[in-house]
Amino acid sequence: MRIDIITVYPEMIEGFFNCSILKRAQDKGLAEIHIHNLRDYTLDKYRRVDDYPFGGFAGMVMKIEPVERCINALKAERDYDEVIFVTPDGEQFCQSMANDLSLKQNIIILCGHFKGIDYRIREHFITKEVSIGDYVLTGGELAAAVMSDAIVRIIPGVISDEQSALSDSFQDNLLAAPVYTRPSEYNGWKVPDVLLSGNEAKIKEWEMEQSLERTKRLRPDLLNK
Ligand code: 6GU
Repeated sequence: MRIDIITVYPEMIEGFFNCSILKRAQDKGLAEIHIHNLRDYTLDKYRRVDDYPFGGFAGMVMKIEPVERCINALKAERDYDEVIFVTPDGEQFCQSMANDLSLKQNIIILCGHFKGIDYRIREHFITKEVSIGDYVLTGGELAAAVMSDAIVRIIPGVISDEQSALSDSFQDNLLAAPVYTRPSEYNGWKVPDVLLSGNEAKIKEWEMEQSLERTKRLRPDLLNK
C-alpha cells in the first residue's frame, strides 16, 4: 500500500515515519509513505500557498492552485482509491475505518493548515473527510500521522505475530485483557495464577472475562456497537 501525504510542514511528521513499526513496514516493502511539501508545487515566486479569505474573515486560507498541481502530479503517476482531507469537521476516524483503508492500494492524505482550505478543493478533489476526534489541532499533520499509523500496522506482515494486531483493543469492540511479564512476583505483586497454569483453555477463558469486565467498567458504550 502507498500513502501520499501533502503538507506545508513535512518536518512535523517525517521523523514519525522513520521509527519503529512504520519504518519496518517500509523497509519490508509492505508500505510506502511519501510526504510532499505543498510549497514545491506552487508557481508563486514567493512560494506562497495561502491567501486572505474573501468576506473579510480572520486568518489565512490555503489556495487551490498548489493543491491542484500536487494532486494532479500524483494522479498522473497512479490511480488513487481515496483523496482524504483531514479536518475536525470530518467523519470520526475509528478502527473499522482503519481496517477499510488498509485494504486500499493508494491513498492521498491532504493536511490543512491556517484557517482552512478553499472550499472548492473539498468539493472537487476530496473523496473523504476525516477527523481524529472532537478537539482542534493546529493542522492536519498529526491526524495524518495517527491515521497512517493505525492503517499501516494492520497490513498483513507488518506486525510479525498477526494475532497481536487482531487481538488489539477495539478490533472486536472490546478492550484488551491485561498482560504481564517476568518476574511472576515483584514486591509481593503476583501475576494471576491462571497465566502460569499452562492450561490454554482456562487462559483463553480468563482473557475473555477480563476483556468483558474491563469494557463494561471503562467503555460500556463499546458494548452497544
Ligand atoms: Cl484532522 N485536523 C485538525 N486541525 N484538528 C483536528 C483534526 C484534524 N481532528 C481532530 N482535530
